[in-house]
Amino acid sequence: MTIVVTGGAGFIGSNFIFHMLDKYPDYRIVCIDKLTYAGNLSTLKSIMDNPNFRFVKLDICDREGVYKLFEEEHPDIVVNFAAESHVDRSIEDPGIFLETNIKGTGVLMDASCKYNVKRYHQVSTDEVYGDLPLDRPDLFFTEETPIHTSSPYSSSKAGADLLVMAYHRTYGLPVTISRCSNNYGPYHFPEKLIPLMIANCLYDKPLPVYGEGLNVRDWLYVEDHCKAIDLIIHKGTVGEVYNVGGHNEMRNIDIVKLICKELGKPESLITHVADRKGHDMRYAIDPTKIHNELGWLPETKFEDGIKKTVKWYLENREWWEEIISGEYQNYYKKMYENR
Ligand code: NAD
Ligand code: TDX
Repeated sequence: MTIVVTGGAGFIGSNFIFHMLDKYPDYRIVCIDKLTYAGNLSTLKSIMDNPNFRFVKLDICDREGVYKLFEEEHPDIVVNFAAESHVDRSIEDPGIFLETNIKGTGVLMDASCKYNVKRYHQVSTDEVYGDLPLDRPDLFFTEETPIHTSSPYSSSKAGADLLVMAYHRTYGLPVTISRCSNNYGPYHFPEKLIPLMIANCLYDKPLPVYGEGLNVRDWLYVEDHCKAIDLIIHKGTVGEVYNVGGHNEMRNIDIVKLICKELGKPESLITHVADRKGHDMRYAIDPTKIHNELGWLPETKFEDGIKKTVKWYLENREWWEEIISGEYQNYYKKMYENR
């Protein structure tokens, strides 16, 4: 079994590769990654010598390069994590989101058709459903919830999802899609809420909460997401969408206060800054379908997962300190200085 994993030098992709190499010692995993600002080869250093693993620096938009790789590897399965993934960056500069998230997905699916891939899996997001109001806690996203996007990021992911379904219907490509809620855990890039707050706490820097911090996200430990994708690619029904989420809704402000508590830092570090444009209010996944059909349930409780995550950032300072000492400084200044 050969699986091409795109975006495997990023947060979820790398965790997925570790999970798969560990669980399936006879599988070959080929990671293709462009190594954008969000991709880190140091994340994969522990598996670089694993004979079942191959890393190729490649842009998923590079049609010739992707075809050549598929010609060499003849993958059975393709799992597409590669994406521009940060909502705030998409608001500043949407172009690259359309390129990678939509066009890149098209290139991968063309190659998958040409080389008779048995399963093309698209890693999507709950953000394609838009948001839910705070005063309707009875509402959740199901697979039938209409696509209704807010940001250039979520629109590009929704565009890709529609293209994936079109390739299934038009060309018979055997596809599946997973739409997951917010992940957290090791190797999460420090531009995102949880690792950003951990890093800032450790440097006693202000903790920039957008608006009142009342927005709600449904947090899932990354390993649980990886297990869900593993189940879907092996047992999921072709042509189907699966929502993945942990029934773990938290307000941003409560997450930030919890991180302060875990690290013994004062809540006075919290600074309310200008809100994100078009900021989605609440995400909440109904995971009934993946539970009933594939037996998936989240295994890590948030109180344990957040402790493990904080510990990981404390024990792996060199990983994130190297990232935030480089180009990230300019990004941080631009995004936060006059907010
Ligand atoms: P990430 O930003 O940490 O990693 C993305 C990876 O893709 C990086 O290694 C980057 O180098 C690579 N990449 C970017 N453009 C590429 C291109 N053109 N060609 C090849 N590689 C390219 O992202 P993540 O948080 O790990 O998210 C992975 C996937 O999961 C994305 O598709 C995202 O939309 C989806 N998702 C993320 C979350 C979350 O909470 N992080 C939740 C639901 C869905
Ligand atoms: O500095 C911050 N302050 C703040 O209040 C940052 C970076 C974020 N926030 C807020 C915005 C959101 O309400 O925290 C919440 C989480 O923000 P992000 O970590 O940027 O995640 P989100 O926008 O919810 O998107 C994430 O989940 C869905 C991933 O980045 C997406 O790739 C995924 O599809």
